[in-house]
Amino acid sequence: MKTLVFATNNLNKVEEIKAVLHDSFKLVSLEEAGIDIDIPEPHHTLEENAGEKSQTIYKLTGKDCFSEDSGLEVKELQGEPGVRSARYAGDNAGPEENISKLLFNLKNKSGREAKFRTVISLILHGKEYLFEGICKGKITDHPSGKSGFGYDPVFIPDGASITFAEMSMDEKNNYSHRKKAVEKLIAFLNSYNEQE
Ligand code: ITT
Repeated sequence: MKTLVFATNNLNKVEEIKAVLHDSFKLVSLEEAGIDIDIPEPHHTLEENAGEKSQTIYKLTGKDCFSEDSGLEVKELQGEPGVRSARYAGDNAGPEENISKLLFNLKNKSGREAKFRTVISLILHGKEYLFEGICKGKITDHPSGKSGFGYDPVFIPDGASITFAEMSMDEKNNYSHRKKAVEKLIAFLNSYNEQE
């Protein structure tokens, strides 16, 4: 089975992705690979930041690897917090502060439409491939639920009536931007293997 190092320090991402892999490939987290590194995300797009993370780990290990950069894009806020989702309320802000800032900025706005977007950057035999996953939904008036991470307590995906944070991981994965991007990655790896 193919092995890919996953260039992330976010253990929720590792768990969510491992839950949908089945036998498609073996994911080795940075922790499992014994790599302790805080990878910078200096760019203005998810695509560039995802590339930065995967290239950094590829240069360090020489192994096939992937990363993902994700963000919440809110229509009434012109796509904010977007690429700055993790640091919306400041460089050291936690999820509660980011959510408070988001809800404050949405006060008096009429629309609550938003989408999560994930970009995966795969480095295979030294070459980069990108895969995108989108989940549309809306922002609630107040946080609900304790599961998941980040903005999960204030995001209800289209087709559901509860927030991501009120769902089990498997339920979240029925809608998730991350799962959609991973499915594209798996389909690519399958077709790549057939061509080999
Ligand atoms: P790595 O860079 O180490 O992968 P990170 O948490 O810094 O981990 P990102 O730079 O991709 O990840 O930041 C994404 C932020 O967007 C994340 O911290 C959350 O605030 C938010 N986010 C992304 N996906 C999310 C999801 O599925 N549920 C809730 N919030 C999410």
